[in-house]
Amino acid sequence: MPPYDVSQIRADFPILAHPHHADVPLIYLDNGATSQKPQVVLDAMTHFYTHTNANVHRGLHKLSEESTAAYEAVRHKVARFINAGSWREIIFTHGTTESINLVAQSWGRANLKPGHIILSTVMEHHANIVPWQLLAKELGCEVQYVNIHPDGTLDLDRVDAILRTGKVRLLTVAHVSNVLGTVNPIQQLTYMAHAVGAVILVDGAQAVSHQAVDVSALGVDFYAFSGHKMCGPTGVGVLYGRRTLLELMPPWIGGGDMIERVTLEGSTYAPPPARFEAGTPPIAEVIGLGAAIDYLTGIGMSAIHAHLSQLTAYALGWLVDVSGVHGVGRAPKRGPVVSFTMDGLHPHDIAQLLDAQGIAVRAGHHCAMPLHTALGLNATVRASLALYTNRAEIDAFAHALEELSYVYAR
Ligand code: 7TS
Repeated sequence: MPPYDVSQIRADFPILAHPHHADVPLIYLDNGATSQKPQVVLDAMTHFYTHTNANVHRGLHKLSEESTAAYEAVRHKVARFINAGSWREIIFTHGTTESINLVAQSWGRANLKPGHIILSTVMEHHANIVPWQLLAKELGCEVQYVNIHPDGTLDLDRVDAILRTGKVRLLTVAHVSNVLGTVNPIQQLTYMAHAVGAVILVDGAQAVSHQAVDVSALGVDFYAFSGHKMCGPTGVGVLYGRRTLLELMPPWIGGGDMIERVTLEGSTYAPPPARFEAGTPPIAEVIGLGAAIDYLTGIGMSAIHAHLSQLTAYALGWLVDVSGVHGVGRAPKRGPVVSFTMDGLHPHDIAQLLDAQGIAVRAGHHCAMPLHTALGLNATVRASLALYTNRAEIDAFAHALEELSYVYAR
């Protein structure tokens, strides 16, 4: 592997060369919301629309065959990227949110009954809370949430205690928290869930962009993620599902491309993954996701992980030194997310003041209101890093925070 050359990586992302305001360079630290896109991803989509565009799985003409081949090739690529057992276990969706709703509406409706518990955690993104609340209300089952320790790690004893009731059918948990950065022990949680016959769904939205994910080694049943947080386009996501589970799951959205045979009296359905991909899929976006995977694997997920671990530690080191700043989450294993509050300034004001200096961060509840409630906070500021973030950007961010602290937090 060549050494990690962040300046070379930065040159691949056209947006990073554009000023944020008239003469202020962009320091993009909102990668948890969405990452920027390298030129190769933009080119792959333009090339597809310029040379190959046709609908998939339906035409007998050359373009449709090429389009289908390109689309299906990405399915194999995704399977290799997360080490799934088969391409049949890869379903294309529109994003993590849809992937989770697919499991809720298909697996959930078929397997959950009154009295069953869906076990989740307080650190989840709303995308991994609301679908279960909607379903539980309809089916008469219950959602329970495990709390966190003061350092932002999950209370595993509590997970164990609830699993031991024998009522849990599903454990659904984020791989990496989008606010705390906590990396949850997925292998251990999978073992615990399986020991009581429960299924585990992992929300990998904040994990796939910066660490190698191996669904076979993790042993999970479902794994959901979005293309746009891993240098791919918006509008495409993935649900990995264990083949034996997918085969028994009913469709959740009906339409073209997911059937075997349709009569006016009724229909039979295609095997997975087609069963779960009704209608025209996001074809160009899938092609873009394929290019993003090639791009990330070309650099190497372990190299990206090492770069971001170092940089996150560096940013956290700065943060503790800024007076009046209070970091949120101190888990020993964490993703490239740095959240905090500052005395004397509301998070929204901090984000606006940083924006004036070209620094894009997110402020608010980050779609994790229950977590903020558990922390006794209304809002936090979050800086989230990506493979192209460099030390100079962290330094500029830290200096800007020091200035704000000097003026407001005394
Ligand atoms: N799960 C987690 C852990 C997330 O961080 C997000 C998006 C989602 C699910 C939903 O992903 P989507 O692609 O379907 O929207 N998180 C954020 C964020 O932290 N800031 O903006 C979006």
